[in-house]
Amino acid sequence: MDFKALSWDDFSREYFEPEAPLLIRNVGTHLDSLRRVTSEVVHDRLVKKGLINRSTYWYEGRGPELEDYFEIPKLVRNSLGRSFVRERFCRIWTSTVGHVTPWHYDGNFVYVFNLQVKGKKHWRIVSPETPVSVYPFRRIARLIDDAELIGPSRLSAEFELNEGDMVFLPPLWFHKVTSIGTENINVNWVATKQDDYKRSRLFHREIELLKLGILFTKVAGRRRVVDTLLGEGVDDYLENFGGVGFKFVESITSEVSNARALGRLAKEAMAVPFVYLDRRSIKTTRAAFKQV
Ligand SMILES: O=C(O)CCC(=O)C(=O)O
Ligand SMILES: [Fe+2]
Repeated sequence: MDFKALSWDDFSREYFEPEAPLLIRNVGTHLDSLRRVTSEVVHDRLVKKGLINRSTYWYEGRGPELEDYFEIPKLVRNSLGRSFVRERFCRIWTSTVGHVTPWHYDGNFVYVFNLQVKGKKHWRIVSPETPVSVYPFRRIARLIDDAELIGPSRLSAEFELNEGDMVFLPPLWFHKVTSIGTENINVNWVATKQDDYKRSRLFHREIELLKLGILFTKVAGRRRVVDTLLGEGVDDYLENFGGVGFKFVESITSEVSNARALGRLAKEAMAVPFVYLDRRSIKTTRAAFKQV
């Protein structure tokens, strides 16, 4: 796909709205600003200048403030313009060779534009329709054989992201990313689609979990429980959900009955003993996430 030939209308109709992933080779228009970025610049200069701060697995900052380093492509800008955008919507990942981000899907229904600034990464992605065993109340998949997930019978893909390439990852797609280059830097721009979500298997799981979050909040009045359980420890998970907050959570879960939410609770809870008896799988997952 030639980046310059890709109009917003085409992208929107064929990828953004239908939530189909797209690999765009050589987003060459802004390589100049990217060439200046090194791990040093990220770890040192950008942090010292107060432009980014360390988050869970990445650095995050306000997109416009970082434009001297990471110019936002027009296509990305157009997408953001039609989405709910959090204040710190720019994420920066640095890693060295061999680093693996294990199978997971991102929270907050975010879609991601992930641009390879330096180095090279190997991506595997799988659609939100694919039956994948996930840790209860989490977005992390249990140890799985990649070959089982990536195959002709699955809606999946495998590719390498070289310098200047960008992937559009729609909401709720599973991904596993392995760093190949000696020095790897990626920039993400993330946002949350406002409506018209594809009603995938994971979409249903997510809205049921969110409804459960609302119920917990109402009944127990303890946001902590919700943050720990559903937000994987992120403070005010529901309050800041999708960069909008409770209003969005309420509207997107409006079709979910209390009974359905409780059904989800039962489903997730019932999986707990099976999943947690599988110590080997947990150990591998923990170790993988520790090094992220
Ligand atoms: O680059 C990585 O290691 C992981 C990227 C990722 O998970 C994301 O962009 O959401
Ligand atoms: Fe991710």
